[in-house]
Amino acid sequence: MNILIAPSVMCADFLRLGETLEALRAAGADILHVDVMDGHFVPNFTLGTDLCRALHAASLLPLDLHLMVERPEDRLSWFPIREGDWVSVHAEATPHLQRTLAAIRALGAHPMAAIDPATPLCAVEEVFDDVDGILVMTVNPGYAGQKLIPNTIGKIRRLRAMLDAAGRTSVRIEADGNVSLANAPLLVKAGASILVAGTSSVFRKDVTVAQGMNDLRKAIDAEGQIVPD
Ligand code: S6P
Ligand code: MG
Repeated sequence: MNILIAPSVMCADFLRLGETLEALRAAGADILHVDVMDGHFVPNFTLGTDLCRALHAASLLPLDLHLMVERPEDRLSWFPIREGDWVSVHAEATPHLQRTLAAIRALGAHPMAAIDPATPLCAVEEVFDDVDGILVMTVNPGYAGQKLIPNTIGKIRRLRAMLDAAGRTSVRIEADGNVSLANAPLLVKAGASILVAGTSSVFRKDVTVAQGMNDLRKAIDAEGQIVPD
């Protein structure tokens, strides 16, 4: 499976957002990861509906909307979700996960279920048929710049095996949190095929985003084209 790189917009320099996003697109970014935090589900506020509208209007890349909000089913209509976008909702945030995923599918977007590091894989097992992807948090959600929780690599490996055993080989696993140049090959080898690129890779202080993209691609390619067996 090809690896999609999803630069995390919350890690960009907001005062130079337009040129940064254009540089990311030119450097081969596949989708734009937009973290939405409501101050309840996670202890932080971030990006919202107006920014999503502006990103769509600029038509740069499909969005990878990561909704870290309580009751996402009540908020979906607030967002300008488009065909081809990826939308993830947390299993911990709704009693109606399947219904919410079906609503995302009905909008023509790719539904994804997201889980925190402490959430067991059985929380998403019953919705394998309803998703195009599962987002595995490799840090606790709420902030950029944290350290990967090592257990999450094995968790991704176990999830890949479960999906494949269920015949859901095309379902992608997204790794989100501290996807560094060192961690990226391990995550890909474990079965991740969407990598959220934040301060650990593409938005490093010492390099341009183009260089960061290049470094990340090289780190993955060093692992070879990963074909899950
Ligand atoms: C965290 C959020 C993530 C971060 C990303 C930052 O709650 O969901 O998407 O933006 O993890 O990347 P890094 O490399 O700083 O951890
Ligand atoms: Mg995220």
